[in-house]
Parts: sequence; C-alpha cells; structure tokens
Amino acid sequence: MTSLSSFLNSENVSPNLASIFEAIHKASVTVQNEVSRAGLGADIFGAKGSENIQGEQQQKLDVYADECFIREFRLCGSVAGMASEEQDHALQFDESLTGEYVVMIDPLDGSSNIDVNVAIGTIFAIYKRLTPAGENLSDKDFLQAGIHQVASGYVTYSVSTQLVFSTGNGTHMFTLNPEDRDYYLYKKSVSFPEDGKVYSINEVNLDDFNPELKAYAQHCKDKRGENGKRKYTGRYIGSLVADFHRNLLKGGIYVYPATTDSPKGKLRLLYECNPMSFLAKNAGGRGSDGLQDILEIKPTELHQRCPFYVGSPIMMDEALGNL
Ligand code: P6P
Repeated sequence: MTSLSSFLNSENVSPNLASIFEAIHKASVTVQNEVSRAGLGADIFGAKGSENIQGEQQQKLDVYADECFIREFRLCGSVAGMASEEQDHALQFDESLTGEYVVMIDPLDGSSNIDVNVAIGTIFAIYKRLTPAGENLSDKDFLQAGIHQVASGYVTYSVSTQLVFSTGNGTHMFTLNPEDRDYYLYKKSVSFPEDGKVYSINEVNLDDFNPELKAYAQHCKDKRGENGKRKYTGRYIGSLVADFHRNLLKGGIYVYPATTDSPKGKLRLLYECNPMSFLAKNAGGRGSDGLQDILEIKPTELHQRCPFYVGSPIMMDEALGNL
C-alpha cells in the first residue's frame, strides 16, 4: 500500500508543501479520534454556546477541530497564516512568518450532523502567500482567486476516514488505517463520471430557484430511461463533503443556489466552493456560481458566500440551462 508521505514524494511535492499535508494528517487523526468517541462520554455533542462570524451556533466539535488544525498549521513552519470559518479574522503565525503558504479551512463542515452520527468533513485550500516571506501578511494573501490554489482537499469522517486532495495533478483518495493511523492510497486520479443519476439539492428552497434550476429540478423528476424507469434520484445528506464525495465517485451534481434565506448563497467561496471546485476541475468536473467558473471569482471578503453548482460535466451543463 502507498502511504501519503511516499505518494507526495513520488509526485515531487515540495518538502514545505508536504509538511502542510503532514499537519493535515496529524490534525485529522486527532479530530477523527474525537469524532469516533461521540456518545462515549466524549462531550462533543451540542452547541458550544458561542457564535461564529456567520452568526451560526458553533458546535463543540467545530471549535475543537478548529483548534486542532490551528495548532498543527502553526507548528508546521510552512504556513504563515490561515483563515477559518470559525475565526472572525485571518490568523498570522508570527513564529512562521517565513512560511511560503497560507491556508483557508472549514474545520468541520456539516456540523449539524454531528449529533445524529452522519458523515462530516474538513475542507482546506492552500495558496502561496503574495507578501514577501518574513513580512506581515495582508488581505491580499487571503483574497486570491481559486485558480491560484496550490492544492485543496477534504477529509471525510464517515464509514472510514478518507483524505481527498489535489496538488493540480489529478484528484486522489486516501483511506486512514485505524491500526497505524496513516493514510494509504485508495484511488489515484479519480474522475467524475461524465454524467450521473444523482442530484443533491435541498428542494425546500424550490420556490427560490431561478427558472433554469426550476426547469432542471423538474427535468430530474420527469426524465425516464429507455427502460421507462426514472433516470435520476435525489440524495442530500446535509454535508457538502459527503454529497460531493459520492457524486465524485458515482456521478452527480450538488447545487446550493441563492435563496430567500441566503440571497448570496449559503456556502463560502474561500474555504468551501473554491477547494471543492479545484478538486472537481482536477477530476474532469467543474464548479460554478451559476454564471461563471467559481475559480475565476476575485474574492472581496474573507467569509463571502456564493451560489454553488459542482459535479459531473453533463449534469453541470444541464443544470446551468443547457437542457
Ligand atoms: P441546508 C453545512 O452547514 C453546509 O454548509 C453544507 O455542508 C450542506 O450541504 C449545507 O450547508 C446544508 O444546508 O440549508 O440545506 O441545511
């Protein structure tokens, strides 16, 4: 079996970038250990009693995961600073100001699923810093378009714990071995199936959908295969990472459009839409805000949101109006 470190070495990933993956490895093992003990007295259920900048109730595990990843990124030496869904402002690591990278992270996506034992995940994006090494970071280091990502990925804490990432040369999947706590290659260069049968949309928002998306949702309900059976089925887990992971392997599309409750969309550009779109692009799919390639958007705010479509190319074309 190919371990994460030997794979990174074989892909000629630089030692500094590899050290960030080592930090993600360590932090994700710590988080997984806590997640796996949910209900065994590990008091990780429920709300912490605090809110993040989004005004969302922080779950105890959100904060725990955030602290784990901050600690490992601070220690690894290659990360000069990071932005997190759980932190109002970007963090600068004064002890690593020579670090050549910055990281954006959603430490725990889908945290509403923690209490009901459903898959959750960590999403990350890695960029080269723009300010000179050794100098203080500035907004421009974090407000980079997604096309400038050096790497991105996610960890899904589910039936098994899997790490999925790309450094721009394919999208690869690793599984955590509970025996030695190391990640081993599961699938190299994964590709979205061109088309798929699964659409992941919360249809409670149907009345808010634009005409193209309404037509697409109806198309998915009406379409029948040659055998006269329905072509599509809906699967919506409430964890972007879990829906994306299934769609990547089996074909499918995930859509979270602008809605009345979330007029700019719910998902965050920097640490959800961009990293997932970078993975999709490296797996033959793509991400869009409904109008443009997500990776082309020039961010203006750390926690800005956008409508999000991501998945198999044919389904993306159809959902974006090319039925
Ligand atoms: P809703 C989790 O909070 C998340 O950001 C995604 O992981 C998930 O797909 C979506 O929001 C669920 O949102 O409004 O459908 O419950």
